[in-house]
Amino acid sequence: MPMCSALLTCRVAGRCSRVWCGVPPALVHIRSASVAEPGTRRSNEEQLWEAAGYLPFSRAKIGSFFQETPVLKNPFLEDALLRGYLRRHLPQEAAFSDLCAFGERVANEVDGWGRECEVTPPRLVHFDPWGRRVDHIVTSPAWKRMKDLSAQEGLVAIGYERSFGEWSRVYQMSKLYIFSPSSGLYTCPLAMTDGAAKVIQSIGVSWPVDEAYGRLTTRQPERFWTSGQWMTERQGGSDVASGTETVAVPQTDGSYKLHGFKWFTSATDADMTLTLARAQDRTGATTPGSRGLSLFYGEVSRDEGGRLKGIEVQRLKDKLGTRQMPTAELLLDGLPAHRLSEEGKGVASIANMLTITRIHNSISAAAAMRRVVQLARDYATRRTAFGKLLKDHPLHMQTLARMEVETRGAFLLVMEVCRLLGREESGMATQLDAHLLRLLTPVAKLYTGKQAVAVVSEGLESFGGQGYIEDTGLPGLLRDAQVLSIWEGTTNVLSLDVLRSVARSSGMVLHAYFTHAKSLLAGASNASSLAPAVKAVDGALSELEDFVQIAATRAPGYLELAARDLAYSLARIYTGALLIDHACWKGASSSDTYAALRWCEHDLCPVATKQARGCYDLSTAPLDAALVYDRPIQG
Ligand code: MFK
Repeated sequence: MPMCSALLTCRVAGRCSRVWCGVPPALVHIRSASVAEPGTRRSNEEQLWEAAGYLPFSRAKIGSFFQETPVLKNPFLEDALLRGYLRRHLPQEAAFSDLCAFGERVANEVDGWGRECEVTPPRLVHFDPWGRRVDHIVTSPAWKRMKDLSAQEGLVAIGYERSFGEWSRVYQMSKLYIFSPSSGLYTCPLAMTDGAAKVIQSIGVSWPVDEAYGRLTTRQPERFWTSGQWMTERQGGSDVASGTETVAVPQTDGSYKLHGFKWFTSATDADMTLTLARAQDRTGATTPGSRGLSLFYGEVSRDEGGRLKGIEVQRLKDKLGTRQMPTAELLLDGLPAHRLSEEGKGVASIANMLTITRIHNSISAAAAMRRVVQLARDYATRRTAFGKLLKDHPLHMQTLARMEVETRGAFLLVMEVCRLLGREESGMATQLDAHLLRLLTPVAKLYTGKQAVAVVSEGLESFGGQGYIEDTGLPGLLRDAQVLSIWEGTTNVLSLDVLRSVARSSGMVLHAYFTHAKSLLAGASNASSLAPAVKAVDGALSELEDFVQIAATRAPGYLELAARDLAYSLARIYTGALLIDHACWKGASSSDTYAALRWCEHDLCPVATKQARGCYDLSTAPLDAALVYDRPIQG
């Protein structure tokens, strides 16, 4: 018997031996006995195996084959497009070496913390052992390490230090792009922290928010604060103007106390928050609608008894994804606060925060796509099926190539928004840049949010059944992607924001769009390899211009029905132009050209296609409703 065990242990090399040694002796005994049972004939094959000292499955519970796991390599070094984009626009050694070192840290250290955040979700402790209300949100050690890391790596600070001038935001967002899928969703508090810093900077860094601004943008972990963005109440998160019930009661010293119920507050372990409320007048009355909303700043602190000042945490949300992060329902019961905006200018004042968080959201979307592609392509070099590695199956490669094209498109679209933000913040933006930034922020957010779900879902499939298994860590990618089209405005709300930006600028955002997209194409006029792509984008731009002309003459309901397809068209055409432009750069590769050509096989202007089919005629609205509520015929 000991000899059999020894043979088996010999047979499996190195790392598998622990598994085999674990086979209980009793089982081995039973198997040996049955092999030797009198009257049982052994096949020649069995005898051969036994002579060789190895009979498959004879003394093992689980066999000897183990699929190799996909390996996360340095996400910066692995990303040809990111590196090419930075070589083109920010060829600074300091940025490269920082991103390379950070990528190494993400792969070897941080990714493990991210997993720890997922398997150790936050929990809420309402009471201390003696019954006092404490409302402690207990987070994992890994979640806390993410906070320190974020400060040290300057993940918010870089945007405000501006060491790389107009490219500082591109640099910051490149870092976040590498970090996001390994961050255990710490990118969420960072998005809101960045947004809060931006709001404070835009209204002026002075009392009572000067200290907060310093803490939000510091690199010192012990000083670093994160911010919440409490906008969503029980009546919903989209129609903020009519859904906000929270009132701000003025105090004699000029401050306020907030009373209300915030229904969906992300990363609730924040140190401070920006939030909307209705200031009461002397009679206690408030103004309804958007005109009654003001922006407030509040700190999350505790009294001597350890109780939160003016806040009760009702419960943590039980969510489909983003489980790593505490999301809570908060009762504001006299939260001390300061009004930051003019009365009634709350929505316009928090809009800067929305711009920043929407950009972060888009970065996370592109990053999720990139991560699943990186893992899938690594896996394809390890997994054999039907006699060859997955990478040698053309159909599998076609699928991954399509994912890659989507990822590249998303990356360039988001980085374009970051580029524009950087120009605005460094005082270099032209009027055209400012219009483009306003238009492309919701376009990029809504489009990449949807793309991420589709690409990550496809990516999971490329691991077969393993993509569906929780402890591979892969399903979490899909669950976390699903929130990207909901947070910070749903697809339809953002499509309407696109219309708002067109209306408020009297069409100037579209003028900027057409002007810039055409200038990108003009740069490619001599690149014959790109000619089909240029022709496709050029044609789509003309279709879009025609659509805009026609829509302008129709009733407002027409444009509303077309809003989502219009936003998609804006995204696809502009992304096509960006891919073409990037493929024309002198350092571009043949893959850059190929990606541009493949992208342009999309229906680049779905709004024109659907317009031609009468999809936005007002007669379709009641038909849509009748279809949705179709009832079986009685009888
Ligand atoms: C991984 C990273 C992810 C980050 C995640 C963070 C955690 C998630 C936390 C949340 O999800 S917080 C909730 C986020 N909520 C939303 O995004 C709200 C979605 N709803 C909208 O965006 C509505 O369109 C909106 C609330 C803005 C509608 O409000 P109103 O009051 O009906 O808008 P109105 O009257 O058109 O505009 C009011 C003012 O705001 C106008 O300025 P003026 O008063 O000066 O004229 C608008 O121009 C301005 N405004 C509105 N949207 C703007 C904007 N300005 C710039 N950009 C915008 N997008």
